[in-house]
Amino acid sequence: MSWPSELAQKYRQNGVWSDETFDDIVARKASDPAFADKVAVVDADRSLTYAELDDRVGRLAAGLAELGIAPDDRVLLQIPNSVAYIEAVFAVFRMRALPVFGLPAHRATELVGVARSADAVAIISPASTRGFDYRALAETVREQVDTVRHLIDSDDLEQFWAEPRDHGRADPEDLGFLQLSGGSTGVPKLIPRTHADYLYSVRRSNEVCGVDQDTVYLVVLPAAHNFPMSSPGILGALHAGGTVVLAAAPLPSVAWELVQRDRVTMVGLVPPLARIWTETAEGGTDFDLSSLATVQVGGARCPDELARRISPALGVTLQQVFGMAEGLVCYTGLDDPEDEVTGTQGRPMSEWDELRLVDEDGVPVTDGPGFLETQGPYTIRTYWKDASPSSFADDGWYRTGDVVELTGRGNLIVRGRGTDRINRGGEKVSAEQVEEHILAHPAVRDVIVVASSDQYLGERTCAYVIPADLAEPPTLGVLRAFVRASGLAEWKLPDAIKVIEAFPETGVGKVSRKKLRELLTH
Ligand code: J2J
Repeated sequence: MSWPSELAQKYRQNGVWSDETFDDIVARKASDPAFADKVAVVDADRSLTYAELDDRVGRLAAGLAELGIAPDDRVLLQIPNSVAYIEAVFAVFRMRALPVFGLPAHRATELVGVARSADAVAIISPASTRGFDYRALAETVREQVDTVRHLIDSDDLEQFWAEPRDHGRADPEDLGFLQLSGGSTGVPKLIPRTHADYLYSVRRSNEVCGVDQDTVYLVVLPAAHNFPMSSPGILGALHAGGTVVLAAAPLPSVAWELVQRDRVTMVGLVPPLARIWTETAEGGTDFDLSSLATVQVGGARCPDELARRISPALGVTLQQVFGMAEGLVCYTGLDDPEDEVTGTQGRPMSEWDELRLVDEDGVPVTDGPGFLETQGPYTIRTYWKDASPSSFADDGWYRTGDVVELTGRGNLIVRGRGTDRINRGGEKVSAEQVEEHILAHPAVRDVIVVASSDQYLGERTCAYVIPADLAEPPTLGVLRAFVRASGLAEWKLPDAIKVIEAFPETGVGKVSRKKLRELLTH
């Protein structure tokens, strides 16, 4: 489950792992006169100082405990970007239960799967409908997952408040939360992270990214994603005593209003958003973006051409980020030479990160490219309750599945992936899961989903369909509506379909995804 004792000992002795807990982040700032009255979190409608946030967290934590939620219980969150999200996360931390980070875009398939694997006891999500009925979805999950007892309305957290009390202190080396993987299997695997391992990555990220109390970090990606959460993201900004601004939508029309209003200094974007921001700025804007100092781009490969345009267009320093919720995060440095910033995905943030490149059989290769494997003080060694730990080498190193090359200075260039996971502009799609859902349609005899390249998203999905009746193949519209209705997140609906009579095969008679991908480029 955890790190071998010699490694753990080394991390402890060298102060890599400390005795800090997630709850300390807010609690310590709230009790420090230099920070108590400073604004900690802001959204379009309201803001809270550290002292106010701490007070509200204390009341909600007590209320959750009063409901019967106990330390180590799992609490599933599905909350749009807002101050309420931060309150809920820290309240769960305070009463020592474990947040499970669902995304607002998740639908019944994902949420039921996650609630079941986590044995979640409660769901915190909005009861009011804002474009989508989150409460109805939570009800569905409760009906299908026995352990779920409480549905908590994130729009009205006050109704759950109780008198603050002492919940005791978590052991920093115990689990703090469960993050979701963008894995290649159907239901996302759960990633168990400890206070000590994750907070090391947050503190180290702050050093590398120059985050301090003057940082105003804007969250435009879904806040529960690992990138805006910790690289350095929300936790980094709060840890440093800075301010977190949460945007309800990532587009310039919404987000730039907040940049201007709150004098935002830093933001994390995925490449398609970075392109929209860049193109909009190149076209000219009346918004005052002069406070913005750093734009991070990560989650998917940023094309070099786009990378070169970001700094001049937005008047910022670009930082590329190659990270994963399982651990390892790489950054380009803020003072790195231009070609390194625009042409690489950075280098490991920690001297304690260990990397190796291997071939398809796991044999080390000296010259890349190769499959990246890694171990380190903030990289997990197993998934939560993992029955088939194929993502880990025999010695516990994490197999990222990414094909990378190393430059002379130790920077990584991401060349692709080996598995069937499609990276749709930073949102990960499991081909297997989408296939399963399409296959349930009566007009489909067989289906294979592959990535096709896309100018904006990097990759998008194409479903090769063998119809039940060749004379009457299903249309894209029909399949998308069908998959949507089956309860899958919108970003996983197929972008294109191709009707085919039979799949090409490999030499050993297996369906060749590679040949199907090649068909798309010819
Ligand atoms: C190419 N591929 C990338 C990049 C991630 C910071 C930033 C991102 C994530 C994240 C994160 C990439 N170029 N710059 O957790 O803390 C692909 C790789 C990787 C996978 C992980 C963070 N940045 N990727 O994206 O868990 O394939 O984390 O293995 O969602 O995204 O996805 P995820």
